[in-house]
Amino acid sequence: MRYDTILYTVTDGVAAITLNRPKKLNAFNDLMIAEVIDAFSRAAADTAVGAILLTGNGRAFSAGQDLAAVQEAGDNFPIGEHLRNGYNRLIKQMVTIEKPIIAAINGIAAGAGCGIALAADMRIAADNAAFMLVFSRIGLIPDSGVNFLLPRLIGYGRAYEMAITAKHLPAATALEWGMVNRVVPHEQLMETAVAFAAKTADGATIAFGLTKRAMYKSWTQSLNESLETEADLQEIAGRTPYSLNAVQSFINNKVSSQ
Ligand code: T3D
Repeated sequence: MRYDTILYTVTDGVAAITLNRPKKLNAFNDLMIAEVIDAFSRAAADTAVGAILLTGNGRAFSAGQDLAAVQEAGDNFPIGEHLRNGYNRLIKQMVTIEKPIIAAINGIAAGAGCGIALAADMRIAADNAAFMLVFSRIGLIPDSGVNFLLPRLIGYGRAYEMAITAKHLPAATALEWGMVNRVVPHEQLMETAVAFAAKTADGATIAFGLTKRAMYKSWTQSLNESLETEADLQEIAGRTPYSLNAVQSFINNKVSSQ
C-alpha cells in the first residue's frame, strides 16, 4: 500500500510510523486510519522489525478525529460504525501486536490521538507535549480505548476529571501520574525515542512480545490464571535462542571468572 497521510520507514530493526497531516495537527481522516492499520500490520509481519515507533510530524502528535470529515458526512454520520471499523480495529491491533510499540509524543495528543498514544506500550514525551480528552467539548464520551486504558494508568478519579474538564494535561504532570515513561527536551525527543526503540529491537524481542500478552491478559484473569499463563509463555520464552544463549553466556562468564 502506498501511503499519503503517514510516513513509514524501517531502520535498525525499528519500524517508524509518522502521522503526516501536520497542517491539520495530524487529525485522523479515514485514509489515515486505514494507512496506520496497514503500517502496523506490515511492521508486525516483518521479521526484521523488533520494535515500532509511532510519532507525529509537526507541532502535534494528533488532534484526534478529523472533525471536518465528520461534518462533511452530515447529521446521520454513523459514529458507532465508524468507531468499530476504524479506531476500535486500530486499538485492538496495537495492544495485540507482540512487538513493543513506543510512542514519541511530540506535541498535543487529543481525543482519539490520546487513545492511540495510550495504546502504545510506552510513551516518551517532549517537554512541551500535552494530553487532552477533548471529547466532552463536543459532547462526546472518550473513545479509542481511553475508558479502558487511562484509569488503569492514572486511576479513575484523575481519568474522570480529565474527561469531564477536557483540560490540557502537560507532559510533566503526565509523568508524575504515570501516563508517560519519561519526558525529554523537545529537541532531544526523536533522538531519545529512536535510540530506545533500536535498543529494544536488539533485545529479547520474543520475550518482550510475550510479556505484553501476559500483562494484557492478566487484566481479565485471577492470580491463578495469570500464573498459569506465565508458566505457558515461559515455556516458549525459555526455548528461544536468545534465552538459551544468554543463560549459556552467564554460566560461561561465571566459570571464566572463578
Ligand atoms: O467519528 C468517530 O469515529 C468518533 C471519534 C471521535 C474521536 C475523537 O477524536 S473526538 C475529538 C476530536 N478532536 C477534537 O475535538 C480536537 C479539535 N482540535 C482542537 O481542539 C485544537 O485544534 C487543539 C486544542 C488540538 C490545538 O489547538 P491549536 O490552537 O494549537 O491549533 P488550531 O489552530 O486549533 O488547529 C490548527 C489547524 O488544525 C487548524 O486548521 P486551519 O484553520 O489552520 O486550516 C484546525 O482546524 C486543524 N485541526 C485541529 N484539530 C482538528 C483540525 N482539523 C480537523 N479536525 C481536528 N480534530
